[in-house]
Amino acid sequence: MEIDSAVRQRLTNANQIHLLAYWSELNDEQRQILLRDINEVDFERVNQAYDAIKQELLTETNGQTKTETPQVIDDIMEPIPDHMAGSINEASKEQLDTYRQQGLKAVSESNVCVLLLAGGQGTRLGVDYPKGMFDVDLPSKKSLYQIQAERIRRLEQLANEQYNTHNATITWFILTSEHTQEQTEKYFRSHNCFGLKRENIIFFEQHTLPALDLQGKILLEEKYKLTKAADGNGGLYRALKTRGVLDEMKKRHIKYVHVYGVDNILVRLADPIFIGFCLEKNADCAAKVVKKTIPTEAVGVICKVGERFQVVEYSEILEQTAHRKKPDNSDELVFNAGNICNHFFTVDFLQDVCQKHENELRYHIAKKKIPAIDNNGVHVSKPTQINGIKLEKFVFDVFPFSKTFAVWEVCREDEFSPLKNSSGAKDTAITCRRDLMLQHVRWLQQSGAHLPSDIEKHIETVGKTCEISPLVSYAGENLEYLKGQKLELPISIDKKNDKQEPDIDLPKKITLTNGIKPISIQTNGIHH
Ligand code: UD2
Repeated sequence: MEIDSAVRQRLTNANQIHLLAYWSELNDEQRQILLRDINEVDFERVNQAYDAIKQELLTETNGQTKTETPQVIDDIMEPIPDHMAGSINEASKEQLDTYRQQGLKAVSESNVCVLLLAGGQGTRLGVDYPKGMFDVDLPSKKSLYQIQAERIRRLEQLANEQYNTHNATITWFILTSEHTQEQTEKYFRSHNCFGLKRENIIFFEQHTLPALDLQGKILLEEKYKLTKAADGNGGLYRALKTRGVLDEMKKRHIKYVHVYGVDNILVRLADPIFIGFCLEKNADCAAKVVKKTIPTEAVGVICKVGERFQVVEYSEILEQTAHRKKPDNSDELVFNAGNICNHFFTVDFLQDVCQKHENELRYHIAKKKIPAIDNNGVHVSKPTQINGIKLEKFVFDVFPFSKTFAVWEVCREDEFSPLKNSSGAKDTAITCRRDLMLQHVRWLQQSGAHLPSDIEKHIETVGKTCEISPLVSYAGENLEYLKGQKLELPISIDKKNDKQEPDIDLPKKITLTNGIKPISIQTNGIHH
């Protein structure tokens, strides 16, 4: 098998001819793999990306710090103007009700979809399967995916009930990658899509980019195989365009998209309050945020830079800027809007971004130790030093194109507890489980149930449990029937005998398991 001269020419022009260095050593099958990999690469995109980050990379590699960049950003960073921001803590009950009604109406008309970013490899968590399949050891053993699916089902029910409709549909778009596509689809299939209709779950795969060495040359994983890495969660925009997803959204009359990360166990999918707030603000693009826990917390902050909005990563701002307090003695930080990877977009905005600006989104550099063939032709599976870079786009890098941007602040304890690490004090399976159960305790307290006074301690230190199925309650509603009831841990409130197809007209049984003795409460649909 000989190499086509056109391929050779293409590689020469792209300055990547080294990819054929081992051609003479390869058998026919390996040569086919190599040619297929080469054909899949958009060399122009790769070289343009490298050219754009070359200066930054070389400056850092030469041991210089990025002191100039933060100074420049710090000088022009401003907080989000008040009229574009809202907060669940400051809004009145009436205002929140109005937002909720508006959001539910849009859901009842099937105008809202959710879009899950599930292409990450979960390297920090250290599992070899998609993060959404992770079970944080709740009594129900539900995975993150199942919890999310059930929140969708419950919200569809709430919208149907509120607006007397029957077919409210929240289509679930799931962005996967080469690493997660197969397992994710298989997992959903084997769990019967957790009771959602198969046709309302749409998987689509993001693209990959080869990893590069520090001089911009594509790294070989094997002598016959290119390295490949997902192109970051901002790869969403390229995938939306190339996989026909925007057309599908239009076909389904979807107008609003809620985009979120896979690992937040408290995520409120298609949160009607957030949707309603965005509609009221006429936002084309918006972000949900939480207050930072400490000035230097490792989250990006959403702010205004010049006339545009963007996320400035914690590594990009000076410590004194991160510590700046508001002049009103409130002790509040000026830059306090912590990004939680939870965004709202109109379909029109996404269409505009994908058509006109996708190529303008910059690549961020992740310097890595990448298993690869070294300069001596030896495969190094565990490099001891950084030998290359992966290029990633970020989902929030479209904010600068927004014409009507908005920011909605929520309570961390109610809406943000991500699963990032396998151990440690922060963002682990243990903290996720604890935060979810403490939230369920608060819901029961708010419903008027009588609970032991030291219940939080029992959950945090003694390992007792309290879990409410998302099929019963989306955000604390629907628990009024427990008013006045005396409950002891463990508590497990689930919907039993549930049919796979959501059917709100049939009577459902809600089983409250209080300790060992189950109490069954016959209910009529979701009304109590
Ligand atoms: C993300 C946010 C960060 C903060 C934090 C909160 C970005 C770029 N950063 O940081 O500002 O809000 O979350 O938890 O959004 N993913 C893909 N494809 C990829 C890479 C990632 O779909 O190629 C998904 C991933 O599966 C996850 C989400 O994007 O659902 C966020 O990715 P991450 O967990 O790597 O991001 P992190 O924690 O560095």
